[in-house]
Amino acid sequence: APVLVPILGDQLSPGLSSLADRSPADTVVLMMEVAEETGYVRHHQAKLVLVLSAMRHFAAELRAAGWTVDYVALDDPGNSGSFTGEVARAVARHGARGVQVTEPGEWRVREAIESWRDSLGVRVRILPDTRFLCPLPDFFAWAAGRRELRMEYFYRDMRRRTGLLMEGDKPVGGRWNFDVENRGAAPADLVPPAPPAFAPDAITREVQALVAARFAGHFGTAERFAWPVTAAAAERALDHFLTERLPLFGRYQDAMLAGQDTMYHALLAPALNLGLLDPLAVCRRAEAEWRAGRVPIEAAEGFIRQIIGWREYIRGMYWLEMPGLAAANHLEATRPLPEFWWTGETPMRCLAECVRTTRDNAYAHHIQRLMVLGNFALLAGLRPQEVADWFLAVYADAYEWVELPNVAGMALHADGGRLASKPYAASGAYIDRMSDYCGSCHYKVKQKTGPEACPFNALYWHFLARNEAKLAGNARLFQPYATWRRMGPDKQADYLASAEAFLATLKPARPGWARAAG
Ligand code: FAD
Ligand code: DLZ
Ligand code: SF4
Repeated sequence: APVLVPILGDQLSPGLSSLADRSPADTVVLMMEVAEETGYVRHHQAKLVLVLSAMRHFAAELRAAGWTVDYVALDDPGNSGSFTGEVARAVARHGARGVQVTEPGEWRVREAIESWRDSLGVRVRILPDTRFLCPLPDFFAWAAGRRELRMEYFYRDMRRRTGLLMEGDKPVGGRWNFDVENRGAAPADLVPPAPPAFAPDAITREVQALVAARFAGHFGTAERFAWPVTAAAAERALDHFLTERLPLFGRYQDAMLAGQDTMYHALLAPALNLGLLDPLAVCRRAEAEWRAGRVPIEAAEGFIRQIIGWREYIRGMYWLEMPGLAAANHLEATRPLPEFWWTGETPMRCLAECVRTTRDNAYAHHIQRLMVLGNFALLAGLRPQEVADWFLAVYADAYEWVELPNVAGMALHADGGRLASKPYAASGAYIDRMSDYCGSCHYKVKQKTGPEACPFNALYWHFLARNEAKLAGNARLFQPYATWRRMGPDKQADYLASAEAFLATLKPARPGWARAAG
């Protein structure tokens, strides 16, 4: 009797731990397109195309490598609609003597898999996901001994562990972090190189038709689709990034220009998160570019830090903080998500632009997510769970393990500062400095209050004022609170009234955009 190896939609790696000790002779690989996964949020149509097409391509590659793959398609008759239902059916169908699975990325799925131990009647083995560089027990041990869990210290450990950009036990260039060289504004006439577009093949076109027919009401479109869906294509995307965009990655990492949707970012998170690219191999390639003298140290270091630092740290924090993180709301924010987050219809140019690129590309780069969308959600006091549902639905790279700590922890301070030492709150001046959005905005960024003023300006003070009891003790907010107190009651009242007037104009999104109603 064979062993059944279920491979989930974001486990598309030939080196997956669940396959490592198996041989094709007595293994059946099970891949499942199920309504529970396509429907736990109303995913952007391009994200659905990406995941389902990448799954179908990966199944074909496994078969070509000699594996028996039982593939359950979304519209197969008898499809029960859930991982649990499909694994039970497959155990019976193949008379499997056991199930072996690599741990999933999400809490929700972990719970389901744990339940198989009781429900399936065969042995269930759950293996660690070795595609991550920091095993979870190591992360928990790192976290256990500390009062503050700061990414920077975790990152240094990861440099030592991987040997990336190290000379013996010292960081190359004598410093761990070259961020001060990074993060400049971009000249308005800068035209970053266009990323490669991957034309849909027959498999992708079939999935596009399926998604357009079955998920027509979801955000975005299935038609415009250019993401890599195989390891080989993802490798070409990586090559292109390393030669064309990595050299200026650091310098323009925080810059935003209207109409330039990708800037110098890697666009690799969708492929990394599906398993089409190996994070360590990607970092070794970036390091090699620096060693060959083709990119500056601040670019290579900055990029590698995002992957072995932020990405691994975020994943560790997810498993450390769940399940509480999903309900966390330290600042007691309760405002519903505004409708313009879905329609893009707002006179705020920065937000309209970020929603537009999100809808067009199922992508926005980090600073758009953090300092425009996230910052607005923080200042306006949007309910974290509604914001998290939105972020989980709209991005091609969104899985809860990476989305939730970024939204609830980094952007919204809903975790009370476990992940970031201070809220990333900023007024219009920050967005004006880092982008070209404000010049053509309906609002005036330099105006502080009143109907024509940039709403971020008054919202910033409204945020600080209404959260004073919780935030005033934060050493890193000492200056802003000192300024607020010096302002005097009239000016304070002006700011608060301006913010209130703006907030009263926000129309809540109708229910059912991010999650099926009911
Ligand atoms: P680049 O900017 O080129 O960075 C290179 C790589 O570093 C990325 O591909 C990614 O793998 C990694 N990385 C960088 N920052 C982070 C981070 N904060 N957390 C984890 N990995 C990081 N990333 C996701 O993969 N999925 C999400 O659902 C997601 N949601 C986010 C929500 C918010 C509110 C914020 C502030 C950030 C979120 N991020 C998420 C992190 C980051 O914005 C994206 O990884 C990045 O924009 C993806 O684009 P890129 O591949 O061009 O990344
Ligand atoms: C995101 C996603 C979607 C949309 N559909 C499927 C699917 O039909 N079958 C599948 O195996 N995986 C899918 N996924 C990815 C899973 O949601 C992901 O593997 C789990 O959430 C664990 O992270
Ligand atoms: Fe955004 Fe304010 Fe600038 Fe308009 S003026 S683009 S609302 S930051």
